[in-house]
Amino acid sequence: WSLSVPQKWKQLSRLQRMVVLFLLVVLMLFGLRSYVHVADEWAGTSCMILGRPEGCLRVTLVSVQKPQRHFRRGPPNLQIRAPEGDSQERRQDQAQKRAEVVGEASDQPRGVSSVCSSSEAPSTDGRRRPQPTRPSRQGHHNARQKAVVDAFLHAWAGYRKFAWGHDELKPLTRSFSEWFGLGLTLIDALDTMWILGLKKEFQEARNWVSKKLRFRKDVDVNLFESTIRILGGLLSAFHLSGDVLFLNKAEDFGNRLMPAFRTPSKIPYSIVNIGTGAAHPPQWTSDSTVSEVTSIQLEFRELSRLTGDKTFQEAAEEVTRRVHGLHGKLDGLVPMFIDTNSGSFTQLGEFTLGAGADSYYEYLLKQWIQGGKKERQLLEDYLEAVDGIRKHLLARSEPRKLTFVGELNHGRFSAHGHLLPDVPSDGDGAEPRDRTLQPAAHEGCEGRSGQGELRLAQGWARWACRGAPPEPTCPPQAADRHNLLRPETVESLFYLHRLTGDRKYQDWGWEILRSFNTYTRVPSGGYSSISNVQDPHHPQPRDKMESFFLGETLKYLYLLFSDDPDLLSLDTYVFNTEAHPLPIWAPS
Ligand code: DMJ
Repeated sequence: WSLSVPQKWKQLSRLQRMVVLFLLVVLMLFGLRSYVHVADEWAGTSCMILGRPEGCLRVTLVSVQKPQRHFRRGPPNLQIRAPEGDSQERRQDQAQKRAEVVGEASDQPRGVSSVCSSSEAPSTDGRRRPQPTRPSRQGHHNARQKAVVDAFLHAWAGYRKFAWGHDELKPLTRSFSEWFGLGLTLIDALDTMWILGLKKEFQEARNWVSKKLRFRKDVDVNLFESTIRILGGLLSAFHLSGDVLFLNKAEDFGNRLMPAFRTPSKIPYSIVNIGTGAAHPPQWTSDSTVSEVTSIQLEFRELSRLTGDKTFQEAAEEVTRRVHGLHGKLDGLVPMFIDTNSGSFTQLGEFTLGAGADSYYEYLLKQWIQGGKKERQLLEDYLEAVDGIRKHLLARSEPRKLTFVGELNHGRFSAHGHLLPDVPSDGDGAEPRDRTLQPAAHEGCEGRSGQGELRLAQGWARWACRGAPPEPTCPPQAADRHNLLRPETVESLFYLHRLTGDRKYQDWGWEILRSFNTYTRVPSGGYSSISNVQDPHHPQPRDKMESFFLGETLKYLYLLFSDDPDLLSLDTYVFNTEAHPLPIWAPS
């Protein structure tokens, strides 16, 4: 035993040496195999990226086991739970523990499953899962997509340096602003990072969600805004990455929003405190906005499907049912406000496609698509509204005959509009006739913004000259000339390109991205809203980067520049109003 290893080796017979060498080689091969397997698992996070479904499947077997365990847990609870007290605390702790155990046990997103596996995602209803999609492989973007990735990384660098974990970046003062204090930009941007293939950034953000994001705090949130950005963002991150941490967070957050629905009319209050469970309307009114209470359904329905807890879906769909039966509509068009006590529309006679009503129409169609095109009532309400839009809200300018959307006020049409290009798209197409609406409205946008020096859409359109044609010859009011880095125009261009294949929409989007880079990019990091889209020398930066710039604008630009309709296919995914893709339950 006092012999050294070389001495021992010399004492062995030739046969013994061969056996030892053979065993060593076998051991090395085993080691190498395990290494490749582990590496695959992370590379696999983007199996869709590789565009090899068979490769995805292999990893999916490994990656979705834990999420599956999560989905079926007992019969649905049909009661809306009390906002505060033991049960909620317990649920939160349980959800947190699950996140710790399941989500944090591994620092790697269990990805590949993700996109690959929204098809594999467990369900409580036995319906078909969406098919895998194939985002571009990192480093294999085309030139325009690469420019989007660069823009995203620049925006992210600013957020990371100056606003990490806070709601919004203030790029000029290199600081941040809070709205809910919940890392809004970070959550809104999660799925964009995934889609763009930014794994390192995604992982870092995921760690923040795991370690820092806590909803047990005394803060008022807006039901609609937090649903579409936080709940939608978390659900989408879950679907893409397969990481159950996001689902647990979504469930915790969804539970904390539920007190908003405890109103006399079942029409939710617009504000809820996620720590205390106190919900209320804004101080000056008992009204909620119609678009807000009717644009939370995609998210609540999906949360129910994933968790098996029907409470979310039932509360949200009750709102849809009540709004469907209300008096005060005009050919399917809805007013902008609804009283949370009586459940009736208020401010009758005012109709717009802008804020206040816009996403009501959007979610009728999108819920119908989400549910596998079975809920006829949703489609019928949508189609009736499209006819109402045609009849009451569309007009043509003079002399160029550009189609534009206006507003109707007690029978009087005016060329006003907020978020004008956000005409609801028909996604994968309800009826061919609906498709004509979007391109027409967009020709108007193009005509208008074509004259604007910056080629960036202004926030509002209220033309200053009375009786004059609402064309660029008629300058917009000064207060309307801002641009908040909003997504509506590029979102519509994305749908138009998917529907028509016409590359001119990509070219328009490219001009918009170049304008963002020229006029809103802040050298030290981030992009800023501006106050004047008309003056290229003084765009007047406002020192704010909204979360939707990362959550929506850059995502839609990236998708617009892709020629691959299977990249988040519209047959598989439906985008919520904050651009977070959710799976279609029974894809066509
Ligand atoms: C986003 O939060 C959503 O797109 C919402 O539907 C409307 N407002 C902003 C973008 O402008």
